[in-house]
Amino acid sequence: MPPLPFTIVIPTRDEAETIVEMVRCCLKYSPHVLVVDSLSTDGTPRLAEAAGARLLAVPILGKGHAIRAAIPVLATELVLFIDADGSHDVADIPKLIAPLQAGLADHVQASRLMGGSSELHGSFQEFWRLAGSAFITACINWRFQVAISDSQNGFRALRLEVLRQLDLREAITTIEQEMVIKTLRKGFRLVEVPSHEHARIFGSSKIRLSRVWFRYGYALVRYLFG
Ligand SMILES: Nc1nc2c(ncn2[C@@H]2O[C@H](COP(=O)(O)OP(=O)(O)O)[C@@H](O)[C@H]2O)c(=O)[nH]1
Ligand SMILES: [Mg+2]
Repeated sequence: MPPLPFTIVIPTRDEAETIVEMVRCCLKYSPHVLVVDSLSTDGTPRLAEAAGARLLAVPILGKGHAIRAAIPVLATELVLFIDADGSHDVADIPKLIAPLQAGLADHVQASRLMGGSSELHGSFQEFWRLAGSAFITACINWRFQVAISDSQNGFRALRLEVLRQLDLREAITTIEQEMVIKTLRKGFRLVEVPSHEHARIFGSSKIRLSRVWFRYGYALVRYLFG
């Protein structure tokens, strides 16, 4: 059987420093590269298009909104999500796609706990992120009797049919754990592969823990038990 085509989806908000290189690198793996941009003011959309990506402009902030907006415009059997900031290793794309191509998984999560992270430790902000993320992962493992290591990484690949069935609702980065939890709830096969997380190449993370921690807790309980 010929390999299934896949779309590489890159969510962006003000990533002008890295988007051109990201799009170029991604185009080596698939001709379908979709940049989903939320209200960037630094020229990211124009640069993405000039580099060869298809552009979807979303008129509202939030990574969750962006991912949900992409779903109706996707047309390939497989879809892969990767961040624009250089944190995720483009060279690992085939590793994420392989279990889907082989029919061995419905959803492949890249794990930075298995692959190591150059970003997730050091400051108190990172300490709380790592601790919170470990707690959420432990709750998921307990609830579904699985043994995953990372429930928060934005580097993942899924079958489009599965993604569509997840009925995603989250507006912000809580959409990552929503995708993982709903995959398990619906009985789809979740597989992890190790992937190293690099430090963001330019600028700083858009996540402010003090503003979002409550939503992480709420979304965890809601999707684990709701
Ligand atoms: N479309 C869109 N992308 C976003 C938004 N917020 C963050 N992103 C993108 O999501 C990815 C991860 O964001 P980042 O701030 O690096 O979060 P972190 O890696 O978890 O610290 C990057 O590619 C961002 O540009 C948003 O509101 N809309
Ligand atoms: Mg990042």
